[in-house]
Amino acid sequence: MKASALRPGRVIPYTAARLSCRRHRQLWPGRALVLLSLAAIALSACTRSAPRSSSSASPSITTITTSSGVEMVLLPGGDLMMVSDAGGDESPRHKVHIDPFLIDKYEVTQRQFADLEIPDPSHFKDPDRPVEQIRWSDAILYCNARSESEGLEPCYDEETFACDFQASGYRLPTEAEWEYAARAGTRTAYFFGDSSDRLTSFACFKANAKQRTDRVGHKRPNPWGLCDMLGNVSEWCHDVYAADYYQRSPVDNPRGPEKGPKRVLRGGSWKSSAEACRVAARLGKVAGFTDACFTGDMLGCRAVRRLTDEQQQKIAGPVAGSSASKP
Ligand SMILES: [Ca+2]
Repeated sequence: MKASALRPGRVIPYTAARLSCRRHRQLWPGRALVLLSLAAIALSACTRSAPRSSSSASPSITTITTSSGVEMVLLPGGDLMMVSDAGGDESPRHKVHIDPFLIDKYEVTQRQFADLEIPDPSHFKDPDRPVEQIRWSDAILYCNARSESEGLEPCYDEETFACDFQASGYRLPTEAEWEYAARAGTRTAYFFGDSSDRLTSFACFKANAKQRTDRVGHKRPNPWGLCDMLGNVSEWCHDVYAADYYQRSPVDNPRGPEKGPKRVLRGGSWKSSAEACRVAARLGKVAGFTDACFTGDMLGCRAVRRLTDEQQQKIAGPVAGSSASKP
């Protein structure tokens, strides 16, 4: 099926969606060869601005570098008071529990796509800028490719888009994991307070963006050492979007509704107002299972991974500033 045969906004049958994913795989013919060599690559875009394998802002937070050279922050998990009392799709404020996980320190960069020989759809070309103009389906294919490059089990079934949360590989963060990471133990509108006065130090957003994305890590990190959680590119989460989900979501590791045409985006982007960059701000956008263009130059992602048994055993205690508990 040609992309031109699809109207923007048209939902095509599931079979066509599967074909779309297969076509993506065919577009990466050199991937298998690259995967064999990537384990030896010890270079990433992120290492310029932060030391490798080091402790970050909090002594309880550990940063690791994966075998493909990507820095990730180990979050021990814990309890989180999620979203806000602002009404609409952010309410009610509620408590959730998050298991330990690893999350990318930076948004996925164009260099990371190039390392895996994935076609880079980004508008603002630069290896050190975040990849953008990606659909949710592109993001999960990237996660699977990255998993395979490190010999891990891919989380996503590329036929059904179902996620195996017990697999050892990479996936998108759940909405709750994303907010847990972004809040870094805080309960305010931004992780630095309720006023947006300091947002320009931490985020590339509408007021300071110069009409394009920033290189990742250009702004200050949040208290747990994570960069660009607010602004730059809005980040795809795993969850199906539903405005009323928090009326009925479970306490333990919520993973979103079972079905729905939209997936969650979090954090706001270089095009967003300060209000839209609040930690609690939610956005739902059509996932893009079709060849029609559902994306934009403000949509990107970062990946997460479950901990190995060895990493779980090494977690010594709660995260500073949070009500985290041991796994
Ligand atoms: Ca972001």
